[in-house]
Amino acid sequence: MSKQDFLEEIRKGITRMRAAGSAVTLIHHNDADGLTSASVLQTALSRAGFAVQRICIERVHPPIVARIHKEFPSTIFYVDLGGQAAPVISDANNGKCTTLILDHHRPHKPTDPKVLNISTEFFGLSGDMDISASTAAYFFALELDTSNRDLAYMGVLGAVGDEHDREGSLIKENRDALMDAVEQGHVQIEVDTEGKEKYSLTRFSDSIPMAPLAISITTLGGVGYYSGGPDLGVQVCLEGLSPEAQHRLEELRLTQKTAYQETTARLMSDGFRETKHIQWFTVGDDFSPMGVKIIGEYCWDIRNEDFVDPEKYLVGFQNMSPEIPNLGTFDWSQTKVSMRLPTPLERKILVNRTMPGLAYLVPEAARQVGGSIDACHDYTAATIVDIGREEELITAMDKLVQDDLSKK
Ligand SMILES: [Mn+2]
Repeated sequence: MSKQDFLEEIRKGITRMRAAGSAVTLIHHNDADGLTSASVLQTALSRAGFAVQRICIERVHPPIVARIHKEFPSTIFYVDLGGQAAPVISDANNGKCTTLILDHHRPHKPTDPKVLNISTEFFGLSGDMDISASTAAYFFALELDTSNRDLAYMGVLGAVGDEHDREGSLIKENRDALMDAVEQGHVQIEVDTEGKEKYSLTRFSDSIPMAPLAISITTLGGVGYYSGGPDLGVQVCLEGLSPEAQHRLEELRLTQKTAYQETTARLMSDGFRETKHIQWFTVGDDFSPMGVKIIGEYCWDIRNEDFVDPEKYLVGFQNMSPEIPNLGTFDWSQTKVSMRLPTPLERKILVNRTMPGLAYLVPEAARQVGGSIDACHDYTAATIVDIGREEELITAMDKLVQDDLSKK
């Protein structure tokens, strides 16, 4: 299994797309990697004569997937998400549309032959460090037409967004995209005093450091999810940082800061709700109109603050809007759950192994209260449950912790 096999699978996907007609519905994630991936594919597919409609989603949620496959009689193309949910996507598709998944997360096999899961991990390309979804999208674009080489800089930008340069430089497939972008004068590499590479985007008028630019694009997609942020994020990827985008970013950062301050003030005065092992809270609709990714970011932000118990799991709930941009209204009444760990507890889980990790606790507890199961790591996890079942989920998790401890 190698890059050559991966490219072979991409060519198979392109053949299937061309046979299925010119309409493509492009479903993508709302962080920098997802937005750059979508920008690369939208450009390359349009150049190849496809009519592309983009839909940005925060997570693969079964009712959302069901609606997409019911309402769009086109090729459906998932990028930077969907690899793990290939069975859910297969169920929703049920033989209907040509469906492609281009992803770099840990994948599952599809069960519908019309669904092609081109996940990098099937070909030995590590989605953790070696290849971002944006670099995978860039390779896809090159297979469509080698003249898409001018899109290489967006491959790099998405890889930086997913922090694939965290060890000091981009490697493997991401580096291929980097070198293509550098050769065209679109990206510059500098080495700092610690020997770490820093990348700047020189594709547009000013030279822009890529790491903060990627964070800004993620802010547009996440904080601005319900207010046109993803469209503006794509525009920034394709045209650079306009004064309009900078102004919008300032507004979004202020919205986020104000919501954080109000929630922190409330938690400091009223405290968390607590069980033996868990501290939890809900922001209800207070984070609206920010995307539900923000509850996770907030939990991460406060996890080591003085008002947080360093020995307890930290759990936050944010109600989901019934409205998904470009998909309409859903009749759910659900809340997104994000879990993070204060550092002392994290050490007990990851280093000493004396406490159970979230990868075990969350899917099991979610299953018990009818929640949807999603990708969970030991140190960070998320799920969705019905509003009104928050306490049940917490009780189930707390019991799982106690059961685990009594076995040790
Ligand atoms: Mn990604």
